[in-house]
Amino acid sequence: MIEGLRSFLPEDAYRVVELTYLHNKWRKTETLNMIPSENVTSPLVDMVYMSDMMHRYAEGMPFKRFYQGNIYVDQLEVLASKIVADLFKAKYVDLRPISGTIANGAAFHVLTGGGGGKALVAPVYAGSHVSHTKYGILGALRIEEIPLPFDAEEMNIDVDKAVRQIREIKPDLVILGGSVYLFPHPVSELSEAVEEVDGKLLYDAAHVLGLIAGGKFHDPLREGAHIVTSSTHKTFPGPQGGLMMTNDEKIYKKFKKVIFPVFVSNHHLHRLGATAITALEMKYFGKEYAEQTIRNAKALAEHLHTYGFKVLGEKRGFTESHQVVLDVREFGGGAPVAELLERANIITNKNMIPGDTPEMVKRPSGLRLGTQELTRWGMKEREMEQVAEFFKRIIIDKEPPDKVGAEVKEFRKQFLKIHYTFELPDDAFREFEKLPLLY
Ligand code: DSN
Repeated sequence: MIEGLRSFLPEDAYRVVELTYLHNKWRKTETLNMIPSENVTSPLVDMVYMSDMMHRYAEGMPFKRFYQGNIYVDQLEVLASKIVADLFKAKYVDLRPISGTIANGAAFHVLTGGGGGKALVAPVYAGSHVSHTKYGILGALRIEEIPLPFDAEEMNIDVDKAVRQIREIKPDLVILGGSVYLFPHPVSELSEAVEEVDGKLLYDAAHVLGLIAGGKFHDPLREGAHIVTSSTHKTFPGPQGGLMMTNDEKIYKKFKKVIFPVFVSNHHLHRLGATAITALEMKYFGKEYAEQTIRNAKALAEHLHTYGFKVLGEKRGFTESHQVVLDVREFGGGAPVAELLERANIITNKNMIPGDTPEMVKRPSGLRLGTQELTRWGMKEREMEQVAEFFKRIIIDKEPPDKVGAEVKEFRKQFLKIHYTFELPDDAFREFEKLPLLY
């Protein structure tokens, strides 16, 4: 498809196009994408995203910008914020954070009055995000990171111990939500103790925002979170970006003043419409999508368990989210297993699991899987059985990954249409053919 461009371009320009094309073809048509922090946007979201807004500046708030040229951007930002606020029943939304980490940075800044103080956080091996730790923005803001007690069998925060710890330490901030995230963290269970000590509860919804949108997993603002931060591209299948939501006017007013100019100058305007379309996809199709994603994760976990894999969370039925986590120490650990699977066109990622020490970050014991993107491509429980069988043949039976990989490619060819989005006629995108998506 791109060969015709070769004669028009210098060699290195052609190579840039070619690498982009090859990546898109591989990841959008040939692989099983199972990294739980990724997803795929719909053609309509892509169309809105590929906009002139990607070239423009709009620092500040709608209708009070530092730049001219934003008469449509202002309206779009107000509308997009309303669409997202309605979806999550939040009084206040700020879509300007350009990532979940940036949203966290601004929120930590606001909740600690510019840094310092103490935060209780899930331990890293139990899945807290790097931005919640001393290695990330929390540490950069000089906030002390104190690990919450974690029950590895339950794969969750230990509620009784955590309540005692909150009363004793009186943290400024308790951070829930995480990156290894099988079961809902105890938001309502801890909220009373946080209130008692005059602290704030921040819920990082990044991994499960799409499940929350579909009415599954949590409803953090009603369960006691003072502020919700998130990225917008994991189970919520939007463009890469971030957001903040709260029902607390004081927090919102402070956040508005900190996100710009401290954490972003421009906020990457083409995200706004694309995030709003994604929110509308979740409004109309999110319940069905979230339910199927969770059903798929449970089915995948059960089939993998039946094949003899060590699947975490067995005591609680393996998972209530989009994630499945394996202990793959007996196969050499997460890194070699993820590389082997990649050779068979199955994309996963190595991850720390309870029992791993901080030094094991590059050679952890676990493998983290997500079903959200397979679900978007239309897969259901019966396909999870086939996916689990591919894992068994590659990892347990040690069949050549290239051989299984060829079958994975064939299997994937049946799932090339993105589901849980608006049905549009085939020629709906004709006007936009000048913006080819290179696959
Ligand atoms: N949240 C990380 C992950 O789960 O992969 C990415 O920042």
